Amino acid sequence: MEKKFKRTTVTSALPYANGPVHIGHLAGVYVPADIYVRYLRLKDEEVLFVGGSDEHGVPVTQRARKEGITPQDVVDRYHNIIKESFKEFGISFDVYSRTTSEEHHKFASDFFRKLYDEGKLVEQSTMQFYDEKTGKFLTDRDVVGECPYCHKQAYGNQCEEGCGRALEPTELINPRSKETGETPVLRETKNWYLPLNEYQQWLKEWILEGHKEWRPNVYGQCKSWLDMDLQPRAMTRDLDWGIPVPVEGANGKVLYVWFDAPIGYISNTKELCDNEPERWGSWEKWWQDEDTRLLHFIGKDNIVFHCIIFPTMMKAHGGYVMPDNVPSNEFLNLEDDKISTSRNWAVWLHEYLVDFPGKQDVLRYVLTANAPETKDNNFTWRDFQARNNNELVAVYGNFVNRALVLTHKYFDGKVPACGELTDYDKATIAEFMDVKAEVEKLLDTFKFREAQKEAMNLARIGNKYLADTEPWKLAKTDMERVGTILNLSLQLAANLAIAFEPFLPFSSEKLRGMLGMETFEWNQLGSTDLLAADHQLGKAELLFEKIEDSAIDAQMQRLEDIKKANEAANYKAEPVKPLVSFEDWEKLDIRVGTVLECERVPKMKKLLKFKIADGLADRTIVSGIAEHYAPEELVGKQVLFIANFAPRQFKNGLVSEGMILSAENFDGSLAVTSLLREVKPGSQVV
Ligand code: B3M
Ligand code: ZN
Repeated sequence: MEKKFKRTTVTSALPYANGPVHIGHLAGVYVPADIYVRYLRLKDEEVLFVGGSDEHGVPVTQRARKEGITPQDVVDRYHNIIKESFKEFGISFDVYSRTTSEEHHKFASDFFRKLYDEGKLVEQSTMQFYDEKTGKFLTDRDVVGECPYCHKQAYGNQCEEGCGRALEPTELINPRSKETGETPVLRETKNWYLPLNEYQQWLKEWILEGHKEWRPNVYGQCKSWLDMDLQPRAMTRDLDWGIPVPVEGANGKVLYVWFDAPIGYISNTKELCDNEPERWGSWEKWWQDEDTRLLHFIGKDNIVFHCIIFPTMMKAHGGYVMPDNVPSNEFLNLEDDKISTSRNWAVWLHEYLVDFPGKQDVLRYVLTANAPETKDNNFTWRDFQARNNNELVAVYGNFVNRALVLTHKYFDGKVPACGELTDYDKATIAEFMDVKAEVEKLLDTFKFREAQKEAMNLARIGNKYLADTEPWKLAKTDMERVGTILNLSLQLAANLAIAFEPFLPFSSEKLRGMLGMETFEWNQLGSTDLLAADHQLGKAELLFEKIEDSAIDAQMQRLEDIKKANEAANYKAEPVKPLVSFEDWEKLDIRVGTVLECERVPKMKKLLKFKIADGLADRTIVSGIAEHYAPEELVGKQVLFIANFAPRQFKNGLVSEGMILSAENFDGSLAVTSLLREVKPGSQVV
């Protein structure tokens, strides 16, 4: 039997404050969490939505090092940018705090200390790489060297560029400190470990027996972990950025970022409850009461931390409720390529807002429509445009607009009375009454994609209803019937405002304004008397607007430029060919020629035909550079060419009496060689 809970605590992964957030974050975690929370609020359920920035960990220190600033500078900057982006996209956190707060440091520290005092942690000494130049221990990713398997450059934890194997830093051939290039030495270090092995049996029962309803991707990952022998995992690290380990003799050590970050959910809750106790009550109510249902919204790379490590921490501590579900998404790709911060392959939220102001809901809609719920999914700008133009504008916006405009036209914007219903009206009502149960069933099981699709069906029903009943044709003859049709259409529009509130909150608010709706609750969904007869509507405005090709082309161009920049950054010159002797070199007769004429060759799209002044008799040279230069660009220019190249005949009979020298760029584009100073045509290159 499913347990009835009194309240729900919803957490969404705390993003690392080492960079801004992008569409992958939004699609994977924040939009689904927000939809769910808004849905519960609309149902008048007791719910708390916790967010915040994860400000410790190696990624932050790496960024700081790269930019020559302090880790605190890094997190101050990105915490604010991230927080602002979430606010702009309507992610309706009840609290959004940060893990560098004093409150959090104290909470996480106390949590650790309790485990330590009760002997729940095991102390273990290991040998770890140490950089004598900086006097610091090196994390796995701070060590680089040669992969022992494929001999490519690899990090201490993984051979990323080569064979992909997971590695130990001590396996690397010729290990070096990434920061200083020094050869590190091995030193003994003591850390505290969470003995996951002691909790394995409990985890198996709790998850594998007790939570078969979890999404297959989540359950599957847990199962593969739990089918292996779990090992104790270090909860402290030799680092100087983080929460100091609250134990004597632990100088230079901090709590492992994955120990402190999830505790951030709890300390952020405490911060909120301490600030507004009348509104929220005690933090314990949200974390320790058996009647509280805990949900973690996360991305797939966070599953083990939320399903195995954090629950074990809470279990070891005692008193906490376990997550009831962990709806985790797979990844979203961008234009068929993995989203990557380091390659700048992303759509950044703060940039989207500049390019598409006021269109937050469009992105929310598209990301939910393509949500990577069961498998990795792909975001493309063409799909974004199509969904906006063909669904939001043509279906939802169009229906609402017609209902409102017709009411303004025929009834001065007052809701007309509903007269007698035809069978067709009744069938339409029956159809849209079903939507409520359907959307609920889908939302209750975290199927946001399908749920949104179902909500959109309301608008499809509305459009079909107007198209079939054609009230504009009846206006001359039967105003009562027109009134009934519009009454029903407006009720349907009001239903849309409710159904879409979790998904598209900005548009819902706008629509409620146009309809003059004061109250809206989930329970009213399916009702046909949301708007009373004679109720005055507001002004009809467009809910969505068409996105033109030019806006999409600009985004595609931006991605194209990024791709080019990445290729250029990764370019490695070809290895040098075998040596040639001076005599061999002398055999080539390279000369300067002045381009007298240049033209395209009919039917040969790669070829340009040149007439070159070479100081003797002019000659004809054919060169495959038509895709890289327009003929007129080259006329009058001096180029280098091989003058004693054996003549070559092309398919169409043209003969080339030499070869013009070009350089091939990293991307395959060609650049014709020229001189820095003008010389007489025919001069030799020596
Ligand atoms: N900051 C990892 C991530 O952004 C991490 C999540 C913490 S949740 C407690 O993928
Ligand atoms: Zn390798």
